[in-house]
Amino acid sequence: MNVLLMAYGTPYRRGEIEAYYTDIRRGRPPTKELLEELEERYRLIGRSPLNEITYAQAVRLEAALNATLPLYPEPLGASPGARVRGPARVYHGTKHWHPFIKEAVQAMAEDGVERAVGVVAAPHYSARSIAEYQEKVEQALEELGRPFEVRYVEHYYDHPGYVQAVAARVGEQVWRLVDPRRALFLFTAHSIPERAAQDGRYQQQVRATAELVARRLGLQHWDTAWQSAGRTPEPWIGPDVNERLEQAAGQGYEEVVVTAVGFPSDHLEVYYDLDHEAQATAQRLGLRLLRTRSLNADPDYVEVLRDVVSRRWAEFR
Ligand code: FEC
Repeated sequence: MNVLLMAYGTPYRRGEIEAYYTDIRRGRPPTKELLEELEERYRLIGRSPLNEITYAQAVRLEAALNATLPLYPEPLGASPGARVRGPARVYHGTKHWHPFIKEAVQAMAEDGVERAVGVVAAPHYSARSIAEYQEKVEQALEELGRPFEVRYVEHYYDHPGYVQAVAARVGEQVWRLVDPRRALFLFTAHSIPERAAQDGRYQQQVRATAELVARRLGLQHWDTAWQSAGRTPEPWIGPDVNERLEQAAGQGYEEVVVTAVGFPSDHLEVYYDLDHEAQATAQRLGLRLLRTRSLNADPDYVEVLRDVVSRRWAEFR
């Protein structure tokens, strides 16, 4: 079994931010102002742990797959060395930094991979996320003369294990609330430009995750909101989480639990947009804001990845 686990990617060092931002902007370098603003966001959070978390997810997913494969495809021969690798191989590639998706596809081709499952560390499908990851894989395969076939996991927003993993972490915040029945639970995901969201699929999927979690926990007041809209002039889907906090204060809420249901991992958009910016908004409004911890490379999230990948792999037969 071969898997390509994909995530957004982040610069390893400060000096890489400009090239990373240029890649996000499809080769157009950012203006000095935009670059300085992004550098300031990274400075405020220290650094984004996204690459390390993605690496840990890949390593643990490979271990989980090898530990649970029902049957080895063929008897294992004598191991050529002390290092153990099972028949399941997980490669990882990121959208905007090293190892780029293209580099991962190249490594897979060099290893003689014939078939693989592609999965993204993002549970909801959108034209600006999952679709773009798939395009990058297909483009890399095309450039190499189609050395292998990839089938994709398109979403897992309603996977019972995903819903349970998120609900368990929201539950931890419920214990910290003075009055859970009067608190507002906000479920956020990355905003995308309106013109990429016209079919409503992305919004419906995010809403569905929120509803499933809310139902499981019996939450009385909950809603969805959008975060991290890009610095571009076009309209992005809303309401933005900060606007929704303003509204919540006006509605008389005193406590809000924010859960970034669109992001399994911690990174800039969690540490800056929620822990810094939204927290500042909440404090200004006199709201108590609690942020649900992320899934990262925890066993329950790795188990969701293992399950969705195994099911997709089974469809090759
Ligand atoms: O920790 C880190 O350093 C990386 C955090 C990070 C994640 C992430 C996830 C998503 N994005 C999505 C859409 C867009 C669109 C644009 C865009 C721009 C940026 C910029 C930074 C950035 N994104 Fe991102 N995103 C992260 C970081 N993103 C930095 C550039 C500065 C800015 O605009 O804020 C607009 C550019 C364009 O037109 O392409 C659109 C979506 C996700 C969630 C799914 C996923 O993880 O892939 C959707 C993490």
